[in-house]
Amino acid sequence: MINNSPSKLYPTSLDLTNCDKEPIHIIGKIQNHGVLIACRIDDKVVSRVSENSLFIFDKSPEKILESNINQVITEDVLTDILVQFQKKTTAYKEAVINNKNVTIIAHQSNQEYILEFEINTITLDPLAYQIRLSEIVSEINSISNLEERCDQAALLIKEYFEYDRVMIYQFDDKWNGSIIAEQREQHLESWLGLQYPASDIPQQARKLFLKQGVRIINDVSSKPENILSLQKDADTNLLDLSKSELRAVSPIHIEYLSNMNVGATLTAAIVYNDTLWGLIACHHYSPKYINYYQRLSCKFLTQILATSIQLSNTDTILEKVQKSSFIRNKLIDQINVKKNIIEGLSNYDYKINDLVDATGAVVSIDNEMVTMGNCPSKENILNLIRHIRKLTNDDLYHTTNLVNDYPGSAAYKDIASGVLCLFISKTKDDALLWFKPEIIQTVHWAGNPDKRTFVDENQRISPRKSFEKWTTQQIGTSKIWRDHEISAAVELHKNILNIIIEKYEEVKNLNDKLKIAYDELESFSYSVSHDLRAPLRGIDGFAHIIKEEYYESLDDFAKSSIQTIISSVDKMNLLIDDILEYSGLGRKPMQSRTFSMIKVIEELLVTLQPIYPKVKVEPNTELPDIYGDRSIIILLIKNLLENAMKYSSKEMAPLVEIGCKDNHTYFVKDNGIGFDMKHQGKIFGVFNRLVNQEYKGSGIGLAIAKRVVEKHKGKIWVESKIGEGSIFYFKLATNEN
Ligand code: BLA
Repeated sequence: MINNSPSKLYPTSLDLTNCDKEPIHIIGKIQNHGVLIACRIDDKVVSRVSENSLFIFDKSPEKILESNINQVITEDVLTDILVQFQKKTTAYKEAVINNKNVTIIAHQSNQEYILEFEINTITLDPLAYQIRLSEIVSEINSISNLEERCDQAALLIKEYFEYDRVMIYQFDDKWNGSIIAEQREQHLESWLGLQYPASDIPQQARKLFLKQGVRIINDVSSKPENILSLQKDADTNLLDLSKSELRAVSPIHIEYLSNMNVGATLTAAIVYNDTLWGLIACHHYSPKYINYYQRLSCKFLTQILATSIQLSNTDTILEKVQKSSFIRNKLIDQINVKKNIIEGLSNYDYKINDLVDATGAVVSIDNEMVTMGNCPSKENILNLIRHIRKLTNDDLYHTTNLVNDYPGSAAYKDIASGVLCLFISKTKDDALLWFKPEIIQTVHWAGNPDKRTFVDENQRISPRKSFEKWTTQQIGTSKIWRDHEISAAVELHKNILNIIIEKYEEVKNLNDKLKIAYDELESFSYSVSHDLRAPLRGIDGFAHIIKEEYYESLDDFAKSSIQTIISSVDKMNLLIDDILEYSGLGRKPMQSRTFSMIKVIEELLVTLQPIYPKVKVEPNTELPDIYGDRSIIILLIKNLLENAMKYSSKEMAPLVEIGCKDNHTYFVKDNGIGFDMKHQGKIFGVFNRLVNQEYKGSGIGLAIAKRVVEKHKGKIWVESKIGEGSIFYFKLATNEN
């Protein structure tokens, strides 16, 4: 039984909403300028035949079906084809069939061989043909400028294949295409520069086109021929015509071409880096056939053009890559010489905006931002960086249409419609940015791109009818970021991250060394202070013996010297106490708990009050408990309290208040001599005394206080005025709610 039913796999109604899903490779029909016969690979039985077999053969399709293939072609033709298959996937062979010169083009599709038969109309002189072809190749290659090369290619193809209009059509990154070169018959209007929307060639058509390379539509108005089959499952097991020369055309595309009044086409894919760069599109305003060999030459010429486009692009890209790699090395040198990333990138002979084709650039590191060239305000840049952070988790972000991702950038789209951003840190606002300005582009569409379709009288959506020039302006868009620009920025980013890691390691090493030195110094001063005790006790003892036993026999000078020795020993002891206390702080592990501040103060006052009997100490009775290591917090309070009492002791009505305000900020306030706040940086240092000998002290007290606070990860600060007194505040992290 012959199966001629429409395919269940093929959609019966096609419109714009599903046209990129139209399975054009299994259309089940061929164009009528040839005949298709398929035979099973295993037993060579004919499995399918196109309805128009009588166009070439003297047998009806029914007769051909189920016969063996060698009843259609002779044994030696078949053998020749099979031999060719050992080396390549497509075979071709000349044969005389039914008194006609026929070209057979054969390939394999799943379990079948597909043989396509075309009548060879034009007989060419192979030598003249070869010579002209190589002339054309050298003519195309002799021109270095891309535009002129495309013009020349269009001219040569027009001359060679004689279509009414030959266009070189280039795709953009969104698959819209524009005509960049054109040759046409004089009476035709020019379409040069017109742009066509991506939907004119849907993705599956582009994919198939990439596979096939060259395609003719012989007669737009002709009726396609069904492929008949013997198989019961023919309506689901459709022949894959991806590589077929005769494959019928999608009805939508036929409608499109009829709307343009086109009668025949030749289309060739310009392939670059395995993607479709563009097309050579030829139109004829009446039916036109070119034979298989001409199509092969067209394929060959298109490949020559593609290679030459690729070569000229590669040359310029190589030049740019070399230049940016030179600049990158210079930038890194600058960073290394200056030991500063921001300065190295922005302040010397080479700047980061030289690295890529950008009109502005930014380096933002550690809350410092430097802009170069034309940039938005720093505030806008900071907001932009934070917005980009929300858009992506990657280190790299780039766009040519920033307003689209970030409408807030509209105010500065003239400066920054294109942005390339590389984050340097995962958490901070550290980033490198480059900007490209808005380029207002006037696009001449072939027909209104928003009306790609219209609804016809049967309420069916079909391709647009009007191709009248329609001009739009593209706003908010910059020039594209080329691959080599992005790679240059990414490489620089890598270098900078390495520098930062090296710097971090360097600082960490120094820090570790410093810590060791500090620890050593601390235990040194501890043991020295400790060891000084015994000789000091000796000096003190002997000085007292001299004073008590021999005092009367001494002259006045010796008497006062003994007194000086005794009081110096006192001072020395005090100093040793404090040094031991200070260095001891670093050695003891912390043991924290909650305890009463009031009790601590009461305890301290037992010894301090008798020393400064006149000073009135008023602790706030509601002083909250404190959490921390009591054994050292006691040193903190002792030093603050003792200082306050000491420096107010000579006032008329000396008063020391101890209180606490917002969230565990304790303070000790006195009405004593105070100091000039310009010394506040020094006051917590070791041995930094602001006062004269009038007041006793080692100069270590506040350093001890600060150290205790730091051990609790807290903060200590002071407010003071000469003659009015001081307030010391401290707050421990351990007490924060
Ligand atoms: C195919 N559309 C094509 C092809 C071209 C174009 C070159 C490939 C033709 C081929 O394989 O022979 C478009 N041709 C153009 C353009 C110019 C030109 C832009 O000469 C400019 C001068 N087409 C539409 C719409 C749809 C559509 C709206 O306009 C879908 C809804 C579909 N185009 C469509 C399909 C194909 C196609 C399905 C594949 C045709 C096929 O291979 O069977």
